[in-house]
Amino acid sequence: MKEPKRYLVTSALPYANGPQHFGHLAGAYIPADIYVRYLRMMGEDVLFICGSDEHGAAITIQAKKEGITPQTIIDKYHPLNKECFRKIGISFDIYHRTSEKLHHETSSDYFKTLYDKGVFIEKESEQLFDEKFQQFLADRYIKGTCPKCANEDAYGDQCEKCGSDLSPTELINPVSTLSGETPILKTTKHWYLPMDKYEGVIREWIDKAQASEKWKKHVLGQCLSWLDQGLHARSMTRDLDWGVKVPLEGADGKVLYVWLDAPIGYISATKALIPDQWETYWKDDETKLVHFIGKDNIVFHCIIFPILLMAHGEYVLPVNVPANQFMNLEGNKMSTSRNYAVWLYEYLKEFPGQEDVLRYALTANMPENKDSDFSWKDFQARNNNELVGIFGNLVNRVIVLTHKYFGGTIPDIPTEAEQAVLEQAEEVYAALQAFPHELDAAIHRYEFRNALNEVINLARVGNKFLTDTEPWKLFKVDADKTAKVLAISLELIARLAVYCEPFLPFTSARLKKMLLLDETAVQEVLAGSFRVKAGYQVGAKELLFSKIDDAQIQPQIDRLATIQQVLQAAKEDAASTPVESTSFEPLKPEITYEDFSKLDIRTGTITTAVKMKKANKLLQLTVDLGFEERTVVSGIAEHYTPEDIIGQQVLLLANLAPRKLRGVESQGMILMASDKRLHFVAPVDVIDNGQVIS
Ligand code: B3M
Ligand code: ZN
Repeated sequence: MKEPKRYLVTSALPYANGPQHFGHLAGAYIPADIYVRYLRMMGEDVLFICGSDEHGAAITIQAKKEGITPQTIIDKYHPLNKECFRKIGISFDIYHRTSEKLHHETSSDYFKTLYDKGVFIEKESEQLFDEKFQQFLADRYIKGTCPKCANEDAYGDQCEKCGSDLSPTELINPVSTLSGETPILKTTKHWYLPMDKYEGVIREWIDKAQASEKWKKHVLGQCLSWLDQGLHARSMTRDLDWGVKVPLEGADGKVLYVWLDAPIGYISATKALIPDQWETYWKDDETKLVHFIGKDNIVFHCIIFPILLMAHGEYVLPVNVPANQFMNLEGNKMSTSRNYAVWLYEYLKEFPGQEDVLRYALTANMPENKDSDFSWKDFQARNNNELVGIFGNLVNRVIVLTHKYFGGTIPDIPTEAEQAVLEQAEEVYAALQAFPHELDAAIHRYEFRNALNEVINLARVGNKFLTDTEPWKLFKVDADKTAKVLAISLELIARLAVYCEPFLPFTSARLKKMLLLDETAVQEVLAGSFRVKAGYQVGAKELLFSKIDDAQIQPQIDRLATIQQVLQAAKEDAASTPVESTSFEPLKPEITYEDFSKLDIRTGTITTAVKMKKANKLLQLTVDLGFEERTVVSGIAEHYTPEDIIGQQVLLLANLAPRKLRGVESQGMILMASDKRLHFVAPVDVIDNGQVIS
């Protein structure tokens, strides 16, 4: 699209059934906040929308488990999450909730409009029904054995083990999660969205979107793999009593499917924020709509919601959906249900005043294109080495020296002194010149790690300038030149103060205060015209960052290790119940190192995956080796679904002679380990692609 007139930015609406953890923050909130703060700073017209998702089985089942009402649950977590987001500096323009009357009206009207347009297919079918609870069972209300991978804990909408999209009646041995009993079949009526009809237009839209702004590979890959498998009609209503009532006659006891009502929550939140202008943001083509989400929400934001928007006809579609992958914790998967996570509300309590440190560590490790890992040691090192050691150290030295030598005010600097510094300052000037452009490009590519790197690199340049010029020695021999060195350094720090705001808003505010930068000065910095001249004054020194010692993080590490031990013990217990003895393959004949060294094994990431027609076992994959992409046909379709493996890092035997399988040339072989099923093997830490295994 051409230059947008306004931006509409959303972050996934968290279910109000629990607190937020680091993974959520790094996935959908910090990146959106950086993007929005940057756009605002550049004077763009932007709205940042979020709120609580308060419907759906996630809430009702949680309520049943705790023996309280859904209302009690959402009234507890909505304010908690809202407050935590505020404290960590997520600058939503509104944090709405889907239990609000306005949202019920908006989503109900939306449904009715589609109904009146004849979008839905009304269908009666037999569904599972819990006689004891007198309730139909959909989604998480039903468990059973997955027909695809035999996992005994599959849900009515999805098997978490193999990633398959399921419907309740497909489950083998279905059991109600409410009563634990086997359900009966009973006829019920629902309204289906015939997604298959929209396959072509969705493909076209996704294709076209790439022309203005390329989507992330893993996002595009997941969309294409859904489309390649064919879209199916999906019911947009449920037999439940918690949610937005279906606004039709004869629909008593039915509510809207949560994935219909939740994204409409973005619209109702905008309405609540600006009742008279919301339509400009949602219905004018010059709006750039961007959804920030985690990878588990891709299909809903890239296929289902866009279909609903298209079916309505008046709304703009997202220009990009820069979904993030997942963040692991100390090398293990974060899990809310297993309490293996670090909760934001706990961090805020235990690390007061260190909001920006968390923002920094999460951004530096953001899972932008592949899963990443948060560790407390890395958190500590980032703080101590980068925030304290580079950023804080630079600011501290310059402010202290300006006070020490010049009483906090830059004096007149004779032209000869200005000239004398020019050569040594060349690198600083070049960096100052390039920096805003590099930063801007990275932000607009949603590369927030790189963007943050630009900021810290600018501080590095500042430190190097001090090391080269040594003002602490220079002052004794040439006070004028020292003044110029400090003036240049202050100009650099002013840039940092302004441009670090999207990442480190609390630090930015403190630093601006220290440098006495008012709004006019900030605008000058942004325009590139800010200069530190004679008479420029700095304020009192304030500490920006402080060291984090082992004693502060050790309890955190210990807590997580203990949870892992308990989980591990439970797993071993389960495994030690003998099912059948493992058999071992006999060892192969000995080889030499030369034999081994002929194998070129490389790290790569699966970027697309599709089922191959008429071949049950085969998936066609694209593997990104960093320096090139390979097409690989792999016999793993019975163990993994395409959506499940996009973004997975793998090892590829890269110099295996190509071979045609079902008409497709396979350019390499993915290494797998197998026991009863196949498993990927990959480096323990995610590393760059294209690296040699030796
Ligand atoms: N509440 C799912 C989630 O929290 C869902 C997002 C809704 S965005 C419209 O992962
Ligand atoms: Zn399965």
